[in-house]
Amino acid sequence: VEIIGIRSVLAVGAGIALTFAACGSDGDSAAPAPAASVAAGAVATAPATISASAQSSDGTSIVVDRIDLPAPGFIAVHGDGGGSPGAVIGNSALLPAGLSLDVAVPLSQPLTADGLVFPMVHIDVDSDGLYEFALPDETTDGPGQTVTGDVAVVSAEITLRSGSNTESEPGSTIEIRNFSFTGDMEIAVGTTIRVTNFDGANHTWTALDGAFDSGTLRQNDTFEFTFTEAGEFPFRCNFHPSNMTGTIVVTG
Ligand SMILES: [Cu+2]
Repeated sequence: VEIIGIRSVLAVGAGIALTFAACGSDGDSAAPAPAASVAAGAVATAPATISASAQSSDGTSIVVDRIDLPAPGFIAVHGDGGGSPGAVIGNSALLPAGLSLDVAVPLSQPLTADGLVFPMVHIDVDSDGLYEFALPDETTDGPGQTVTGDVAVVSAEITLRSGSNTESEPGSTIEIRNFSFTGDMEIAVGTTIRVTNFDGANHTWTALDGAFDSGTLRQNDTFEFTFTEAGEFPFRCNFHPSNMTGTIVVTG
């Protein structure tokens, strides 16, 4: 674990250097190619493209609109290191070669304020299916490059959705997946429940007695409600009331 931590730090430094080299090459045709190209063996690290739009988020994930890979790889999301890629704050699952659209990338370090993130192409150079950072003289994984040899990285402006508070005390969570809630639960008065819709379809989390109502939850939307009274709270999805139901029992 310690070794991985050190490697991550070194790789972040390398990422920044590569970005600077790429920028410098704009006005200097003699600039050396990014160092990452030495990591390219049988597995191509170019040409790769990636794009991500300005978007709203609850802070726990972002969406990359489009990524086109020359070989299987990942999206590494870097935080804002003063206008350039900083530390890695999350990565996608392994993506296939070719085009992937609307890829949700979970953030292991959730965002707590509006700001920039830097999704970067990360090629699985050693083809082991694992997301890894490498020392400069090793071949494991490495950044993807564009057709012109620049590191394939973009910036995206993230706006935290109002109501999201990633610093709140962890309470209980309900996930909506495949047109169902993750189940009934029993909680104590004062517990905050956070509901997240992971489906592409819209849903709601609505108490039959009107105690709470999320309104329409689009994909990756969240809604929080704090239970301040004991009781039994049957709920449903207003769009799918016949098969999306549940009950929360709140004990004093
Ligand atoms: Cu529904």
